[in-house]
Amino acid sequence: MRHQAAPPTLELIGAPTDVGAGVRGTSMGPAALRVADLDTALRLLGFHVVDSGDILGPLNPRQPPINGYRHLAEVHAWNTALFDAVRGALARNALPIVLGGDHSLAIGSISAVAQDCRQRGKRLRVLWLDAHTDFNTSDMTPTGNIHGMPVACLCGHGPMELTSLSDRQPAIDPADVRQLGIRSVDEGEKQFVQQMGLTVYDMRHIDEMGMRATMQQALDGLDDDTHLHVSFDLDFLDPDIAPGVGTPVLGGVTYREAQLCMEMIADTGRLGSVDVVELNPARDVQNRTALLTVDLLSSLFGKSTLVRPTL
Ligand SMILES: [Mn+2]
Repeated sequence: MRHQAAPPTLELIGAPTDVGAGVRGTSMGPAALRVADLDTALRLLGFHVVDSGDILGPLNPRQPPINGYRHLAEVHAWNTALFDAVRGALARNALPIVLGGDHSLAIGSISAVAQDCRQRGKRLRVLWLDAHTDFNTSDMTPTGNIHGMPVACLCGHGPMELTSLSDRQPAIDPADVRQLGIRSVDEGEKQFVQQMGLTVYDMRHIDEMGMRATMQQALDGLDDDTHLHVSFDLDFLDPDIAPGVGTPVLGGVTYREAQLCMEMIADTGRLGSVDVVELNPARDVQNRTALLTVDLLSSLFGKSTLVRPTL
């Protein structure tokens, strides 16, 4: 396992909103992760942890979609605030951990990370752990929920308010992204993913290749100048172990597969920023999904069962 010279300060940024989701409740996600003692778990690994509290944004207006988008103004407001918060953390050389909130927040978070990478001359690699490709546009979305669109928005396909948060449009290139755990893709979205050349390791790929080979592929080509961003939608996990999500899909990643995934990311020593999104305490059972998330994040930040040889 490789370590950076000094471990970075970890900065927790709560974004308590569900304006981008169809099912309400992810607004309680940051609180549930704090109740599950996320900060303590990370401190036990030797990190300095700062909890910046929650960013502020509008309440959920519970409106139907307009021109293919639900709550566009509110999603924009939350993402603008998050963009600033993540930029601030990166400017302090801290490692931001965004506590969502729904997955539309990745637009602001990753726009900020991408801009920071350009300023520092770093390459960006985004690992998108999710049941869904989140690559919808207003033309093809069945619901108008913007949490189904963040990857498309980041790649420049979406409303101007959401595609122009960073210093460049598009904020990222499809080639920067590796998606894992995918098992639910809308019909139009399927064609668009193919057309844009997104690299997707779906559940069939993980079934056939195993998580180890899949992660080796997803992490291939990282170098010393690569900033690795993990956007972790908890519906990546099988709903049997992670029931507290808004859009559960059968056949997700098992506990052991998830642990291996996190440990292999930790081993790269390149982790630079994280989103933890779609935790929905209203759907959870005695906070077990939040507790599981804390367990997995510990592995993501280097917790290992044994002392492992340096690579
Ligand atoms: Mn998602």
